Amino acid sequence: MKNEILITAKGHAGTFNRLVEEFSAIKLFEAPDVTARATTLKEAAPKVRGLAHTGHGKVDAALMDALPKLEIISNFGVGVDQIDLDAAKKRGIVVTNTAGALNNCVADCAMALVLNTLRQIPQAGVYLRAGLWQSKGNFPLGTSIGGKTLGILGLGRIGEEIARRAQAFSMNIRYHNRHKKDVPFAYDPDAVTLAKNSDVLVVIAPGGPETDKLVNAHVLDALGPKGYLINVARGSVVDELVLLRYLQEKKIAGAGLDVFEHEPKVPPEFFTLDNAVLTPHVASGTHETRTAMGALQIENLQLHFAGKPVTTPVV
Ligand code: NAP
Ligand code: 8YV
Repeated sequence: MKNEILITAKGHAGTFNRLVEEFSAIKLFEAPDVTARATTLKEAAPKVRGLAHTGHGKVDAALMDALPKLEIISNFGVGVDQIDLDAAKKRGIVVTNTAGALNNCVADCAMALVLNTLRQIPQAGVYLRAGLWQSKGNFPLGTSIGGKTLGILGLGRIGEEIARRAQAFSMNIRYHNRHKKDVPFAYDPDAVTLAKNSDVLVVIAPGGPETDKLVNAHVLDALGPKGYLINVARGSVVDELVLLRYLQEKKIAGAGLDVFEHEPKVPPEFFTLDNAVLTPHVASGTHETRTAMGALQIENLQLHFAGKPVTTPVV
């Protein structure tokens, strides 16, 4: 007999197809309104032991309580800031993520944002297509990468891969974490000091209450008018409205942003900025990585149902 799971969102197509094939799956996302959702949860309550979650909606204590047989929440994504981990722990529910599966692609995207933001590649492309090369002459000069200092806020699995790539571009690396690591990079005791010592600040720390608006006016002031901010972590880690104002007023030089506070809504004022490169949360978005993330999500469910230790536990 197949194990019973609840799927919260359709997500990556290949993974969804495998989930539906390998488990007996109830699709919560098909419920069109609150009443239908309550009916679906009632149907799921006596049998669902696993939740296949796709990063973005909240998994709170109320949802856990609606599923009294729930044993495991298997997240598609490494960031688990939308899951109430304390509530899961209290209820003895295992939480897993897809740690490691996406390090390379997210680091590639972070580096791409560094290159595109400092060298203004997207803006230069728009300039050319608008015929301005011919009518106005050469595109304005960009900022060079080599020799600049990259500050990494959150030197974890992905942060270390970003550091490796940035070193290949002859950048100097510094970082700030809560805990100093045994790495050959300079450590700064807080985000403000890191920003002060950096030309480019890359944010790749987890989201959640502890890092909420960690990058605020003080950090942006420390980064200064020649400094660049890259965010591939979570929109919540940066004070978005303050950042918008600093970009408009050129109080920092530019930003490369893959994540936003209220995705998929992005304040439209960002769209008119000439000093920002924007992507719609695509850092892990390749066929290979999304397939690997799905495989790990499913592996964690299968291992748990087989009574074995899961591969990538969070709680
Ligand atoms: P990780 O290995 O756990 O690394 C996170 C790092 O952040 C750790 O070094 C940690 O060090 C540091 N950190 C945690 N809390 C901090 C705080 N309050 N202040 C300063 N540093 C702090 O995680 P990862 O796998 O690299 O992923 C990092 C995050 O990237 C995820 O949580 C997710 O939100 C985001 N992400 C985004 C995308 C995307 O598509 N844009 C894709 C994947 C991941 P300490 O514990 O010593 O502080
Ligand atoms: C998304 C991510 O989860 O892993 C993370 O933390 O932010 C991304 O990989 C992915 O878009 C799935 O929704």
